[in-house]
Amino acid sequence: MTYNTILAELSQGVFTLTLNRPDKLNALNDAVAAEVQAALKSAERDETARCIVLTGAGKGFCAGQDLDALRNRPDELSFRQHLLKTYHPIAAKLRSIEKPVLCAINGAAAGAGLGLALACDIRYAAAGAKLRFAFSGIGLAPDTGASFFLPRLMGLSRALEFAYTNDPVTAEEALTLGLVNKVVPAEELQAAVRALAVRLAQAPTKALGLTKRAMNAALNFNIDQALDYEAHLQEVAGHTEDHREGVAAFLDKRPPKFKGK
Ligand code: T3D
Repeated sequence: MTYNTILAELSQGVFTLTLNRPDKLNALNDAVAAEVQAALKSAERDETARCIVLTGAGKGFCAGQDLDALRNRPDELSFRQHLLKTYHPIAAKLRSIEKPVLCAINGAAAGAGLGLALACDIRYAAAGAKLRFAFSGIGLAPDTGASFFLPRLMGLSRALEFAYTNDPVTAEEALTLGLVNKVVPAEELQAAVRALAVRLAQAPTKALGLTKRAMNAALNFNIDQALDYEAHLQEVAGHTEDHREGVAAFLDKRPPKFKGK
């Protein structure tokens, strides 16, 4: 499929989706949203895509909603309907795809762009990248999952401070705050994320997917519910080819060859 606002590439089991409006810091509009949704759907369906990487072209990751497009929107357009059609299905899909989803934050991430980054499983950021809440800067409330992810990752009070002040945080501060997993020199970012992605693309994909499903659900469970759900999911994982291969490889003292099923 050809896209106009993103790039999509599959190699070595890694599906890389690059937001591609570099002259706009990859700001989001309806076309980007539609293409990202389509690309994620195809990555989800494609059994050979066993890890997904989200990143941006040029010097920014994603500046959130394109404010030129926002200003030109008709007054009667419903914010709610717009979000439900555009960015919210993307954040939901990033969480529900049962494959590892990595984010390479190559530059500024703000507003809905920050929300998309936070919806990914693991984030590496380029040194020098900055993260900004942005919604309050233009008199908006959080969307694209920002209100869900920020307090869970950095704690309620820090999340509110980040939101109220709208002060950007550097990649290094974001690491301390738990917003990103690693900071790497900008020129090494894509290689570092790629190395992790290729490694995870050779992992037991079904088991990783069930792990993601379990942890997503456990965010809203008590301990009894979590234990019960773990037992249920282990029933599924325990009947996969990769489980049998993992045990056999361990006992044969050889590296496992996981097929992702
Ligand atoms: O229903 C709905 O759609 C509501 C949904 C809302 C979701 C949202 O995402 S709301 C939040 C929207 N985003 C923002 O408000 C972010 C505004 N931008 C910034 O805070 C900063 O630009 C950044 C932190 C992203 C980057 O800072 P910096 O210093 O690296 O770059 P800069 O100099 O501020 O910006 C560079 C250019 O990009 C500049 O244009 P110029 O002067 O070179 O012609 C700037 O205007 C432009 N730009 C940055 N963000 C946006 C943008 N243009 C359009 N839309 C943007 N979001």
